[in-house]
Amino acid sequence: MLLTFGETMALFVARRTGPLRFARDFDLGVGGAESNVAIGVTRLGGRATWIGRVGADEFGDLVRTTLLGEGVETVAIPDEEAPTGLMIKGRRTADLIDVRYYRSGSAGSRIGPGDLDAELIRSAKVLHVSAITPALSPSAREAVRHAVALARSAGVMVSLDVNYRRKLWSPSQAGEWLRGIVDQVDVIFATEEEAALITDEPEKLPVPHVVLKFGAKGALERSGGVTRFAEPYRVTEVDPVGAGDAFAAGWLAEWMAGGDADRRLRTACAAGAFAVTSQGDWESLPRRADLALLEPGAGDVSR
Ligand code: KDG
Repeated sequence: MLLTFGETMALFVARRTGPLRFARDFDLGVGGAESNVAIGVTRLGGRATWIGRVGADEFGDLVRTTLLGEGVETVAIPDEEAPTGLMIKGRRTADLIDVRYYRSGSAGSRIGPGDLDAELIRSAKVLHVSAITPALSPSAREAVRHAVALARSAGVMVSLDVNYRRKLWSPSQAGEWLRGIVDQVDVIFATEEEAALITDEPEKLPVPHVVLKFGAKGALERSGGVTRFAEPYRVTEVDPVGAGDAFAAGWLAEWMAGGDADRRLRTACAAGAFAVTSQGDWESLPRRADLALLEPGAGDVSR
């Protein structure tokens, strides 16, 4: 089982392009980097548990029912004193996505070490955290530190996705936190820009599995001194948000299933490719049978 925790928000997606104040209709869903990973793993046949705080409100119920509906084992702790955070996504232009957060003081940001069931962490195969959580609040930062320490003492694999969010903290704040934790993780996912927050020499990161994402140019994994590259899958991009979470989910699902490095990277790239093909941060993530749809010769009509 993969265990993850963090903030999942109600997500409003504007239906028309232009300044958000002129949006008239929105699609309502949910989004959160860690729950996106949990959904991705579940779609690929793995077991995943997500822990988070939600408001005791309609949007908290939406987060809980959506994740349960996706088969994620969900511990959505209702917080009577703070609302579920909101994320609003629009397109300022056809090529520029505009994400706004209304999450300061939200229920999700109030997560703390006491919300995490130690036995659940010890029984996991992987603990997956993102560097969004430590940017949310001191208690959330403490929750990550506590969970990583517990996982390490129990021999649970620790996975970290850098997921740098400029609107939550500065590059130097993020870099300092990342440098303090990087030697406690077993696998790190980062873009080149994110890796540069930690070091000028990502190839020397003290992490057993370093996975670097190059977007539409593919990815690489360095494990045990061996570096492997994976070519990207060609798809038409509709919305890039969520691709990194999908990628991590693909890699981690294969790792849990015992897949070798080539398979991990292929599935990661395929899941990332699926993620960009529709609106929504996770809706288009693949099931196992979907993976073949991106292989050469699959054709362009499925019937
Ligand atoms: O990667 C997609 C996530 O960023 C999104 O679903 C919401 O967790 C989120 C965030 O903080 O940006």
